[in-house]
Amino acid sequence: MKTQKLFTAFTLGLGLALALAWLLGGGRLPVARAVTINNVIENDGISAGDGQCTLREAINNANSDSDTTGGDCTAGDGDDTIVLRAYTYVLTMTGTGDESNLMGDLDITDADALTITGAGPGQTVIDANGVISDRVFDIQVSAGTVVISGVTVINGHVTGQGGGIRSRAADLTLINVEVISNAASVSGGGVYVFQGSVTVNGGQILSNSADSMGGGVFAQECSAALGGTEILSNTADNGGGLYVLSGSATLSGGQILVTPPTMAEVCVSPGSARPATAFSLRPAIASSPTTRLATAAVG
Ligand SMILES: [Ca+2]
Ligand SMILES: [Ca+2]
Ligand SMILES: [Ca+2]
Repeated sequence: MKTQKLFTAFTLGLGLALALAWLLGGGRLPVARAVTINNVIENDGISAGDGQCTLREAINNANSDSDTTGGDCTAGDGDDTIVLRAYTYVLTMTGTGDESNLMGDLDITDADALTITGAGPGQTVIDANGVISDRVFDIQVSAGTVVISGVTVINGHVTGQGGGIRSRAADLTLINVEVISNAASVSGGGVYVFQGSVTVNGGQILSNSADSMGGGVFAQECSAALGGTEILSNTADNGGGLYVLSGSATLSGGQILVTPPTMAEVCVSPGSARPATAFSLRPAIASSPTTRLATAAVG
């Protein structure tokens, strides 16, 4: 009987504590926060209250978990998804070095998960057009998880790193994405990843260039996983297809080929990198301080 009384008292106490927490929390039960932003028009720009939701405005709402657009776009809230139609979204807000998504590339700072999904590569195209002298996507240190799927990322051009996409300390996933004809003056012509992680499933990384390292993909101090991805005709002084610097990469399916064929397709730099064992390349690359592979089919 004594045990039962104690149990009853404990249960009542717990119930009162939960009720108090509920009241202190404004009377709202916690719910998973997730929003989908649709009806994104193809034009670039920021103009609150004009009745049009641009991709840049949609990202601002996702980043801020609020409405910055006077109702043009659905307000962001937690894990946001931006759905893009079969348009060519041309970036036209000129200006470089901005990290607040006001101009130039599209800055993603969303600390939650942000998914940007299109109708398919070649259908939904996000085009830096060479005009803005900047990349397409710039995923900032503050960002959490970013998933980009079913789009083409094209014509980014940057003085620095990451011609098409730059990601720093975030977890980036590309699913069925084409990264085409982007250029960086340093490293990561198509995709540049520093810390965090990058996962690439399917898609193509095609005809990108970097003056120094990683024409297609450059990955530093991070884990990279590429599955079924075609990395073709990218150019760089070192690692035309892929350059891994002090990190690890796993490759499965797909292929890496460069033009001209004399260029090293995959470079793995020394440091904490795990050159040979991290790859499933055919033929297997040798373990050496700097590994260069002339021709590789990844299987
Ligand atoms: Ca607007
Ligand atoms: Ca958000
Ligand atoms: Ca930027």
